[in-house]
Formats: sequence, structure tokens, C-alpha cells
Amino acid sequence: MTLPELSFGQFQLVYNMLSLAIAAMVASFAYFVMARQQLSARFRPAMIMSSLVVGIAGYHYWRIFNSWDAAYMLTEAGTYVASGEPFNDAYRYVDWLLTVPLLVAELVAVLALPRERRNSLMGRLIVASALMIGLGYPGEITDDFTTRAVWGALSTVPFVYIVYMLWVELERAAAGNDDTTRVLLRNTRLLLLATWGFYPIAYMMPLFGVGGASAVVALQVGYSVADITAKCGYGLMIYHIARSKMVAAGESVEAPVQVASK
Ligand SMILES: *C/C=C(C)/C=C/C=C(C)/C=C/C1=C(C)CCCC1(C)C
Repeated sequence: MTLPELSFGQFQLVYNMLSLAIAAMVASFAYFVMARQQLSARFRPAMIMSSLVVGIAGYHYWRIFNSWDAAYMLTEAGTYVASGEPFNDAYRYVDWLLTVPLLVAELVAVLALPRERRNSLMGRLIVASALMIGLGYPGEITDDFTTRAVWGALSTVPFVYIVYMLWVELERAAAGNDDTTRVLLRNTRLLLLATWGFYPIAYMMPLFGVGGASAVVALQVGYSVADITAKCGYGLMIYHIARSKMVAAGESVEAPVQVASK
């Protein structure tokens, strides 16, 4: 991708969004690690995955932030132009390649499905996630319209499969629960659709004729907002689902945080 000239405000907007994303991931990591102690053993794997997701994303945002900073330089006129150092967008895709399968697994884990159903669902969704990200990448790094559209369309096939499967499973899982848990599961479904749906839309922006500086800024800001919601917000939902299931099962939810191990 060629880096267009940016106004002072455009460069700063991306710079500050990337910085905000780092803060959100680090804070969520600390929260998820501590919150795990409040859950009974069967829900801890889901929280460990939430922590891994924001940990991995926090690291990558730090790399993306530094790469963005190095790729641009301030001119005397107060605008930003390419410094000659490449902006490494691959960090984002490497991040997704690791975190998207974990996000899927996290949700399947908290559903507490029968073991066989869980394993087969997780397996298929993890393969589909890897395919979705892998097929999107060649289109992301090109300036060519057709190439972007073709890879984008291919990547959308596993995307639809994942969203459909989770949508159906969440409905099925919601059915057997108490009211509070059911509402939480339904809301998680909406959060999933709204946040995940954002990625292909941001990706298509250049296809809709949003070009040059606006496209670069919209893409970076769009992906950052989507990542914060889809990783931090979603992790919080998973935590609340687990708590709600514990309450419904009559398990103690007020157990004090244990500092020392037995
Ligand atoms: C934390 C990161 C998440 C939840 C990333 C999700 C990414 C997607 C749902 C990406 C989907 C794409 C398409 C459906 C088509 C165009 C290419 C992608 C990879 C942007």
C-alpha cells in the first residue's frame, strides 16, 4: 500500500486511536486475569482465552503504533508525508490469525456444550477463521481494485459460515438458560454480528471509492474501534455470561480472590 500525504489532524487521529487501543488491551488484560479468580473452574478456560486475546492484541498494537510513527514524518508545512520506512500492516493480520480462533474458542467454551459437540464445532470454526484471515490478506495489501474485491469475496465465504454457526449455536444455547443468561447470550450475538460485520465494511471502503488519505485513516480508525469492541467488550460479555450461569446454578459468586495457592 502506498502511503498518501496526511493532514496534521488525520495523522494524529490514527496515532491517538492506536494509542487508545494499546491502553484498552492492557487494561482488559489486567481485568481478565483478576476476574478469572471470581469464576468456578469450568469457566476459567474461557477467561484465560480472553486474557490471551487482549495480551496478543496489546503487543501487536504497540508494534503497529511504532510502525505508524516511523512511516510518516512532519513537513515544514505541517502535513505528514511518507518517511520511506514501510508501514507494516501485516501485524494486524498476524494478530487476527491468532486472536480470531481464540475468540471463537472462548465463546464455544462458555456455552458449555457437550464435549463432542464442542470439539467438532471448535475445530471447524478455528479452520474457518484461519481461512477467512488468510484469504483476506492478499487483498488488503494491494492497491488493485479487482484483486481486493476477489480476495475479499473469497474471505467472506468462511466469514458467513462462522457468523451463521455461532448465531445458530448461541440461539440453541440460550434456549436452556434462565432469563438473565438468555439476555446476555442474545446480546453477545448482536455484539458479535455488529463488530465482526464492521471488518469487511472497513475493508471495502477503497472499493466504494473512498480513496487516498481518507481510506487509510478510515481503515486504521475503523479496525481499531472494531478490535477494542470485539476483544475487550466481548471478553466482558463472556465474563458476565459465566457469572450469570454460576448464579443460576447456585454456585458461590462471592468467593474472595485467592492470593496463595493451596
Ligand atoms: C480481534 C479481531 C477480529 C475479531 C477480527 C475479525 C476480522 C474479520 C471478521 C475479517 C473479515 C474479512 C472479511 C469478511 C472480508 C474481507 C477481509 C477481512 C479479513 C477484513
